[in-house]
Amino acid sequence: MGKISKILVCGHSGVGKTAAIEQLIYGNHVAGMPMHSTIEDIYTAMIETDRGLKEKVRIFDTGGLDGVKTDLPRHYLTFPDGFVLVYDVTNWDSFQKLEKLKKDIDKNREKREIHIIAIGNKSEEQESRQVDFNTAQMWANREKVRLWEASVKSRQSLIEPFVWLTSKITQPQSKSTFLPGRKAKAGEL
Ligand SMILES: Nc1nc2c(ncn2[C@@H]2O[C@H](COP(=O)(O)OP(=O)(O)O)[C@@H](O)[C@H]2O)c(=O)[nH]1
Ligand SMILES: [Mg+2]
Repeated sequence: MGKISKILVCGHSGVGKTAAIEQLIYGNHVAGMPMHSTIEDIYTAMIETDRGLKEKVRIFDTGGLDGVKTDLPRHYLTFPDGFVLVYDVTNWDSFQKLEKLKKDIDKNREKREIHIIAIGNKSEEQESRQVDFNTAQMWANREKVRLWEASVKSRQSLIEPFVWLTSKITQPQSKSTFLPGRKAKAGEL
């Protein structure tokens, strides 16, 4: 196990960020439960990556962005190794918000290696859907962001994106970068 991976979860308020994290870690969230609005909470989880290693992950839950508060505070953009951009498939505005978030993350990434995924939550709410999957997927392809639709009603649908992201963050760097150059032997022609 290497260092602790830091993952920031962000998006419009009410999209289900806290519900999704709690369902992922504890499996105890019932969709529709009344929730307090989040200021900031930090969760620690062990996530088994697709290489079969258990990695310690710190998940930062943020206060939702809404009409008044539209930007993430700058310090949130500079420390995470990975970002989870969450929208609600039944709320077009929440999807629109990802565009700006992604731009802000890119602006602040400098040369750090970071990984970004997007989750369209509440995907079981088919009748009230406002964001179709193809529209979201086109945006995700353009931005090179890996996209999943999920629902807190299915814990498995949340596990998959978080395992993928943790696996990416903890993936060993390509070894060849660190190989010493071949030493020229003295006297060799
Ligand atoms: N139907 C449905 N409701 C959800 C889902 N995820 C979250 N919710 C509900 O949406 C409401 C807001 O969730 P919350 O986690 O507080 O949103 P946050 O502001 O993004 O943290 C709560 O009543 C949740 O139970 C989902 O996948 N499906
Ligand atoms: Mg919350």
